Amino acid sequence: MDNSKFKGLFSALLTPFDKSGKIMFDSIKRLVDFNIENGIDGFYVGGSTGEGLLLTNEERKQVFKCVKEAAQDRVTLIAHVGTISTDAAIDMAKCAEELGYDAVSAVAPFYYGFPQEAIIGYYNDIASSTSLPVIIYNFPNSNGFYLTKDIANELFKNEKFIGIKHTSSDMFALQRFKQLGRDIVVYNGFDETLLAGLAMGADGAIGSTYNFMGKKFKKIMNDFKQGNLEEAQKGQNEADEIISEMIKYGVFQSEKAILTEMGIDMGECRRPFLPITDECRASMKKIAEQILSE
Ligand code: MN9
Repeated sequence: MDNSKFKGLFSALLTPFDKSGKIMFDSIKRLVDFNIENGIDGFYVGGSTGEGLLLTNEERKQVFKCVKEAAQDRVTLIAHVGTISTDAAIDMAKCAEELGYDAVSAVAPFYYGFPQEAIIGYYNDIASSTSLPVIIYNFPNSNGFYLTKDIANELFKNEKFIGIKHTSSDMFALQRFKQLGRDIVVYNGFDETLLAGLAMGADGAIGSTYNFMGKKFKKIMNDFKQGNLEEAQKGQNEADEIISEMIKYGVFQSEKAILTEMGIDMGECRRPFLPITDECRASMKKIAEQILSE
């Protein structure tokens, strides 16, 4: 299979909510256009950044539909269908396939501490329910499941699995995944270490800050590819100054404040996330002004 359309920089798309917690579909469409104008290669929809686990399954499907309508066939679309229930994940995967998505992805099922065999079963069940390729979402700090090279080896015997979104700072693991064989697409998951991920062989990245720093990160990737390491480090340092400031106030709240300041109303995060504070807005206003002036 030709995996080239899955390589590159993907925005983990934010989901905007109004004050009463309703999804703001118009803002999603504007955010999709804005990202595409900035050179983003695709979207990862309904994942952690999209507060996918705070959406009902019906809402997640509505967001999939809205993004497809806005993006059409301009970029690659990956639907995050992961949740605790295999049946719910399959239902969302079927929806993504009907809508014309390019792939599905899923975080491992959580909460019950499922044994390894159950998790392998969950992924195989999702893969056999759809004709779409599947990308495993490895996010050990969040859901307690660590994709080891052995489990990955087992799963990747099935050609339907084409990639891993590796949201971990473990660059050794990222490099081991890349050596599994076939042309497995490995995505760097933490934007603040994109350059490290690229150096260890990542084919691309999926991240939340690309929603508003797409241009900057595209340049980092291009500088890296051209062997211009010093310039790539400079770009990563600039991005990390911004990410450090965002971490003080909450990453998603900060991103919504920045994009709202940049002209796309992103509203709030959904409960139980805390509302965006005035301090956060004041600090993110400066960052938005800086980005707009670049
Ligand atoms: O999807 C994002 N992961 C999470 C990727 O939010 C859990 C990252 O893009 C981070 O938000 C980002 C800031 O820490 O690296």
